[in-house]
Amino acid sequence: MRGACGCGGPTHLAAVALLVVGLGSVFGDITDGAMEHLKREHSLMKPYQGVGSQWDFWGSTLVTSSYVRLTPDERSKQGSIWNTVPCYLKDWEMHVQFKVHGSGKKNLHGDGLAIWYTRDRLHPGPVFSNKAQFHGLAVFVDTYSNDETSDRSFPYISAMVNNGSVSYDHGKDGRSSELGGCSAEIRNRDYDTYLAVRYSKGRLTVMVDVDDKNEWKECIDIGGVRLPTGYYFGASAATGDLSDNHDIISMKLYQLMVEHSPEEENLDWTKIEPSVSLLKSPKDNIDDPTGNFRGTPLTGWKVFLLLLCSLLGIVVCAVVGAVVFQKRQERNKRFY
Ligand SMILES: *[C@@H]1O[C@H](CO)[C@@H](O)[C@H](O)[C@H]1NC(C)=O
Ligand SMILES: [Ca+2]
Repeated sequence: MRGACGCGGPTHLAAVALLVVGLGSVFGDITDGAMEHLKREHSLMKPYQGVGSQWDFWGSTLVTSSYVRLTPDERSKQGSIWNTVPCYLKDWEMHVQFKVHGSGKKNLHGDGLAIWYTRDRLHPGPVFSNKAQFHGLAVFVDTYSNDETSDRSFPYISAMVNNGSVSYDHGKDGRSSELGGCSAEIRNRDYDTYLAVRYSKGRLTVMVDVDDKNEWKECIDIGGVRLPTGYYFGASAATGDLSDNHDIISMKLYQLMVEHSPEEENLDWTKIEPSVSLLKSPKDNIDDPTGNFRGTPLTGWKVFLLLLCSLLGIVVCAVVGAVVFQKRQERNKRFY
């Protein structure tokens, strides 16, 4: 007979050990805010002067002093922007500030935009105005549900990694090839929308901030992702029969300072084929805040608080376990 919490001797110890190991792996992923570096050659910021050599603007894209409009709120427009400098960082985090707005009523607007980290740049095609069989990573902000049988709420954010062998299926909103995703009410909001895409040590994380609370909500978090260095960042958008303004306010790329083993360092990272070893994120479609602030990863005191809470949790569990165990012993004594 065991108590409800199952805190028996060896089991309990094992649980504590697991917790400690778990904490260790969490710590390994946390970067120090002070060690983050904005990389200007891969960033696009107001008032966009002098970025002409670092960014190409294609199609319907219009650059003003306060936003880069990929498409206007008009039918059949395609626009994109592409960083001209390949990115050789192994660990990075891209923050995109954007705004999707238009006169269309609910479900009468489209199609959305995409953020890219790909081998090829400036290859127009049917996927939010980029080619369908791309090499690399795409994060889609799909505002229109093409699949009438879909049970999802749109706009829908999803991610896809491709080695050029798979075509994004626009008619099904890319559902068969997605790694994970979430719904987010990003359209016609009073505030700009923020999206963070982090790639570090094979882990892809996508977070979104819709309510201007300076707080990230996790959208996608998946491991086993392999992406090479030397690819290009870009953003693109398209309208069809339905339309929206798709405005990029800024794209800021941060280098994450992460240690790699000497073996890893010696690999030629430009030769990596984009791939994913897990097919589905375990945390698909979740909506809980990570408590991570926009612009800064977990800082020292947050790590400390996290550690403190975990330790408190362990202590409480140990005490409760001990009390339950003792109570049971006493009861057993009374019975014999
Ligand atoms: C590309 O991906 C497909 C499936 O996702 C896989 O079967 C194929 O072997 C991959 N090709 C290369 C060159 O890695
Ligand atoms: Ca769609």
